[in-house]
Amino acid sequence: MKSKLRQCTNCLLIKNNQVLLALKKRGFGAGKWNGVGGKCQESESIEEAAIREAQEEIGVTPLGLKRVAVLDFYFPDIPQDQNWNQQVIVFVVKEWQGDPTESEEMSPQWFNIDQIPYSQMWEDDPYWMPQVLAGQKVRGKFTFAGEGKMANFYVSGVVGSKQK
Ligand code: 8OG
Repeated sequence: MKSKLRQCTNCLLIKNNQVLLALKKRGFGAGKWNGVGGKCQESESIEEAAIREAQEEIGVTPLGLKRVAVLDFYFPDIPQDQNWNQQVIVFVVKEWQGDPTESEEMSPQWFNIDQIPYSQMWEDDPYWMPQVLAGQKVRGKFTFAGEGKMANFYVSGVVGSKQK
Protein backbone atom coordinates (compact mmCIF):
# COMPACT_ATOMS: atom_id res chain seq x y z
CA MET A 1 0.00 0.00 0.00
CA LYS A 2 1.27 3.48 -0.86
CA SER A 3 2.17 5.80 1.98
CA LYS A 4 -0.26 8.66 2.59
CA LEU A 5 2.64 11.09 2.73
CA ARG A 6 3.87 12.54 -0.54
CA GLN A 7 7.05 10.68 -1.52
CA CYS A 8 10.39 12.17 -2.48
CA THR A 9 13.73 10.61 -3.40
CA ASN A 10 17.23 11.37 -2.22
CA CYS A 11 20.30 9.65 -3.70
CA LEU A 12 23.76 9.56 -2.16
CA LEU A 13 26.48 8.59 -4.66
CA ILE A 14 29.42 6.94 -2.92
CA LYS A 15 32.93 6.11 -4.16
CA ASN A 16 36.27 5.59 -2.40
CA ASN A 17 35.12 6.77 1.04
CA GLN A 18 33.58 9.90 -0.46
CA VAL A 19 29.97 10.96 -0.85
CA LEU A 20 28.62 13.26 -3.53
CA LEU A 21 26.53 16.12 -2.18
CA ALA A 22 25.13 18.96 -4.22
CA LEU A 23 24.47 22.56 -3.23
CA LYS A 24 20.82 23.35 -3.89
CA LYS A 25 20.73 26.61 -5.84
CA ARG A 26 16.99 27.39 -5.69
CA GLY A 27 13.66 26.35 -4.19
CA PHE A 28 13.05 24.16 -1.11
CA GLY A 29 16.36 23.75 0.79
CA ALA A 30 18.27 26.40 -1.24
CA GLY A 31 21.77 27.03 0.15
CA LYS A 32 21.99 23.56 1.70
CA TRP A 33 24.17 20.60 0.71
CA ASN A 34 22.16 17.47 0.03
CA GLY A 35 21.92 14.28 -1.96
CA VAL A 36 20.09 14.59 -5.27
CA GLY A 37 16.39 13.93 -5.63
CA GLY A 38 12.89 15.30 -5.63
CA LYS A 39 9.20 14.55 -5.78
CA CYS A 40 7.90 11.27 -7.15
CA GLN A 41 5.30 11.76 -9.91
CA GLU A 42 2.02 9.77 -10.01
CA SER A 43 3.08 7.87 -13.13
CA GLU A 44 6.45 6.57 -11.88
CA SER A 45 7.87 4.22 -9.26
CA ILE A 46 10.09 5.66 -6.53
CA GLU A 47 13.14 4.12 -8.27
CA GLU A 48 12.18 5.69 -11.61
CA ALA A 49 11.80 9.03 -9.83
CA ALA A 50 15.25 8.65 -8.21
CA ILE A 51 16.87 7.97 -11.60
CA ARG A 52 15.04 10.84 -13.34
CA GLU A 53 15.95 13.32 -10.60
CA ALA A 54 19.65 12.32 -10.66
CA GLN A 55 19.66 12.77 -14.44
CA GLU A 56 17.95 16.18 -14.23
CA GLU A 57 19.97 17.56 -11.32
CA ILE A 58 23.54 16.32 -11.98
CA GLY A 59 23.45 14.51 -15.35
CA VAL A 60 24.10 11.07 -13.86
CA THR A 61 22.14 7.82 -14.40
CA PRO A 62 22.21 5.52 -11.34
CA LEU A 63 22.73 1.88 -12.37
CA GLY A 64 21.91 0.39 -8.98
CA LEU A 65 19.80 1.84 -6.19
CA LYS A 66 19.99 0.51 -2.63
CA ARG A 67 17.15 1.74 -0.42
CA VAL A 68 18.81 2.67 2.87
CA ALA A 69 16.46 5.01 4.72
CA VAL A 70 12.80 5.98 4.96
CA LEU A 71 12.36 9.37 6.61
CA ASP A 72 9.05 11.06 7.43
CA PHE A 73 8.96 14.83 7.84
CA TYR A 74 6.13 16.70 9.55
CA PHE A 75 5.62 20.47 9.66
CA PRO A 76 2.62 20.92 11.97
CA ASP A 77 2.91 24.75 11.92
CA ILE A 78 2.53 24.92 8.13
CA PRO A 79 -1.11 24.85 6.89
CA GLN A 80 -2.07 21.40 5.52
CA ASP A 81 -2.99 22.85 2.13
CA GLN A 82 0.63 23.91 1.59
CA ASN A 83 1.52 20.21 1.76
CA TRP A 84 4.98 20.35 3.34
CA ASN A 85 4.69 16.96 5.07
CA GLN A 86 6.51 14.28 3.10
CA GLN A 87 8.37 10.99 3.14
CA VAL A 88 11.91 10.90 1.76
CA ILE A 89 13.26 7.57 0.50
CA VAL A 90 17.07 7.62 0.61
CA PHE A 91 19.12 5.47 -1.77
CA VAL A 92 22.84 4.72 -1.86
CA VAL A 93 24.25 4.55 -5.39
CA LYS A 94 27.63 2.94 -6.04
CA GLU A 95 27.44 2.58 -9.83
CA TRP A 96 26.27 5.14 -12.35
CA GLN A 97 26.74 6.42 -15.85
CA GLY A 98 27.96 9.95 -16.59
CA ASP A 99 30.04 12.47 -14.68
CA PRO A 100 28.36 14.62 -12.02
CA THR A 101 27.75 17.98 -13.66
CA GLU A 102 26.31 21.26 -12.39
CA SER A 103 22.75 22.11 -13.42
CA GLU A 104 20.52 25.15 -12.88
CA GLU A 105 19.30 23.49 -9.67
CA MET A 106 22.35 21.84 -8.08
CA SER A 107 26.12 22.14 -7.91
CA PRO A 108 27.76 18.76 -7.03
CA GLN A 109 30.93 18.19 -5.00
CA TRP A 110 32.64 15.16 -3.44
CA PHE A 111 33.15 15.13 0.35
CA ASN A 112 35.16 12.72 2.47
CA ILE A 113 32.77 10.64 4.55
CA ASP A 114 34.30 12.05 7.76
CA GLN A 115 34.02 15.68 6.52
CA ILE A 116 30.33 16.06 5.79
CA PRO A 117 29.29 19.77 6.09
CA TYR A 118 26.43 19.11 8.52
CA SER A 119 26.26 22.78 9.60
CA GLN A 120 25.17 23.65 6.04
CA MET A 121 22.63 20.83 5.71
CA TRP A 122 19.12 20.03 6.91
CA GLU A 123 19.10 19.87 10.73
CA ASP A 124 17.99 16.24 10.79
CA ASP A 125 20.83 14.96 8.60
CA PRO A 126 23.37 14.32 11.42
CA TYR A 127 20.74 12.08 13.08
CA TRP A 128 20.56 9.58 10.21
CA MET A 129 23.24 10.15 7.55
CA PRO A 130 26.19 8.82 9.62
CA GLN A 131 24.33 5.53 10.14
CA VAL A 132 23.53 5.28 6.43
CA LEU A 133 27.14 6.02 5.47
CA ALA A 134 28.22 3.31 7.94
CA GLY A 135 26.09 0.81 5.99
CA GLN A 136 23.05 0.69 8.28
CA LYS A 137 19.40 1.02 7.33
CA VAL A 138 17.42 3.76 9.04
CA ARG A 139 13.77 4.52 9.76
CA GLY A 140 13.30 8.09 10.89
CA LYS A 141 10.51 10.51 11.76
CA PHE A 142 11.14 14.22 12.29
CA THR A 143 8.92 17.08 13.36
CA PHE A 144 9.89 20.63 12.47
CA ALA A 145 8.69 23.76 14.24
CA GLY A 146 7.92 26.64 11.90
CA GLU A 147 9.65 26.34 8.53
CA GLY A 148 12.94 24.74 9.46
CA LYS A 149 13.82 24.06 13.13
CA MET A 150 13.79 20.40 14.07
CA ALA A 151 11.81 19.85 17.27
CA ASN A 152 11.39 16.10 17.84
CA PHE A 153 12.81 13.02 16.23
CA TYR A 154 12.61 9.25 16.17
CA VAL A 155 15.45 7.34 14.51
CA SER A 156 15.30 3.52 14.45
CA GLY A 157 14.30 3.09 18.07
CA VAL A 158 15.80 6.30 19.49
CA VAL A 159 13.36 9.05 20.45
CA GLY A 160 14.46 12.56 21.33
CA SER A 161 13.82 16.28 21.44
CA LYS A 162 16.22 18.80 20.01
CA GLN A 163 17.80 21.09 22.64
CA LYS A 164 16.84 24.69 21.94
O1 8OG B 1 11.82 18.60 -5.41
P1 8OG B 1 12.49 19.22 -4.22
O2 8OG B 1 13.72 20.00 -4.59
O3 8OG B 1 11.57 19.95 -3.32
O4 8OG B 1 13.06 17.98 -3.35
C1 8OG B 1 13.55 18.14 -2.07
C2 8OG B 1 14.77 17.25 -1.88
O5 8OG B 1 15.24 17.43 -0.55
C3 8OG B 1 14.52 15.78 -2.03
O6 8OG B 1 15.70 15.13 -2.46
C4 8OG B 1 14.20 15.35 -0.60
C5 8OG B 1 15.17 16.20 0.15
N1 8OG B 1 14.87 16.48 1.55
C6 8OG B 1 13.75 17.02 2.10
N2 8OG B 1 13.92 17.15 3.45
C7 8OG B 1 15.18 16.72 3.72
C8 8OG B 1 15.94 16.64 4.89
O7 8OG B 1 15.50 16.99 5.97
N3 8OG B 1 17.21 16.14 4.78
C9 8OG B 1 17.71 15.78 3.56
N4 8OG B 1 18.98 15.34 3.51
N5 8OG B 1 17.00 15.84 2.43
C10 8OG B 1 15.76 16.31 2.53
O8 8OG B 1 12.76 17.31 1.43
